[in-house]
Amino acid sequence: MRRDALGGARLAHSAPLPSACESDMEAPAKAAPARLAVLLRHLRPAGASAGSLTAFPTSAQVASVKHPVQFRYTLDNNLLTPAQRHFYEENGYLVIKNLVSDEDIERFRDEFERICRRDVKVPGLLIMRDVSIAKSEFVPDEKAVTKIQDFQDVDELFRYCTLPQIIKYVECFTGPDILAMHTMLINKPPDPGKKSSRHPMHQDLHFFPFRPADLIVCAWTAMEKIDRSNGCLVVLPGTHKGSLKQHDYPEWEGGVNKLYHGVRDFDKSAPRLHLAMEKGDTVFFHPLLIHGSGMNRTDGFRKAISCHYASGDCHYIDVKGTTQENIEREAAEIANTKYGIHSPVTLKDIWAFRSRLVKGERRNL
Ligand SMILES: O=C(O)CCC(=O)C(=O)O
Repeated sequence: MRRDALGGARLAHSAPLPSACESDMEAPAKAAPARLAVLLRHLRPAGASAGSLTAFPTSAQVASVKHPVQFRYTLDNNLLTPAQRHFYEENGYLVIKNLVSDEDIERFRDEFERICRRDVKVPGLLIMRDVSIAKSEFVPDEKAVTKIQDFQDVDELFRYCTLPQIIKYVECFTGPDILAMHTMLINKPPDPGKKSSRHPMHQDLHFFPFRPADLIVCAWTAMEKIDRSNGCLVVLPGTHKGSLKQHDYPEWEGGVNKLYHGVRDFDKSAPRLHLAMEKGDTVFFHPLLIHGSGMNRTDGFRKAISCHYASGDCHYIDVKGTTQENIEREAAEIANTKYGIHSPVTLKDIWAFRSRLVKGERRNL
């Protein structure tokens, strides 16, 4: 064996055998070049250049039967490139740049402001205020509102959930039957100095009484440039491969917003990724992905609009006896105090009420 100038192994069929062979085993040594020539004829097709061996693909590489790659978190569909599909499978999220137009975002912003001013009154809409201002005198404008939830009956906002460019991506995760299960417009206020504008790290599945998790996806669109200064999303890539963890209110000195449960235990040393996004960029993510958002250190209100979608093939589960019992209890309390519903309410009742069909068939949900 000789090495060529690049250091690669190169076997010359005319190469002399080592001298030790010639002296110690004379007959075999003389026969060896002939045997080697036969061997090389088998290895090298006619016409290949003499003097070196070329690497040919192994039978596995040239097999006519292709072994399909196993995808768990994405469905077969021609939209995602193989690289995008692999990225989501590995990381549990995927950012698509510039997916929602400025014009649509301005329309959502205007509608949000109308709701905050009480120009539009929508039964069932949950309007939430930051813990630091919730108990202060109510100011009926957007500065008092951190989030509106359940806008499925506000047609102008629900348009977000049905935008064709969003839905075509959603379909890669849910399949063709799609329900909007949870809608939010988040208006992260400037932090009042108590760090209460943070959103603790959590898994959205904690809030959901439906499964399977792999047929649920969130679309979250930045309504302006969002980076670390105004509290971008923070994700722990790959955590969607884990299981649902226990969630509770974190013990934060400056207070925690209502329903902002956080994962009790997770690997604090796991790499965190801050998702800086431009206006209109949209991230799709799995409901087990551990994520949260940072403090808003600017004077502006950081806005994002989002919808969780589930496949028509999902079904409800009973959360009694599971880690989700605490969220069921709290949701029932809210139904009681906000909407005067006194009979026992399950998470399933609440989600059946707030879900709205976007496309295809509703079936189980
Ligand atoms: O927009 C944010 O700050 C985080 C939203 C979020 O993770 C959620 O509401 O579940």
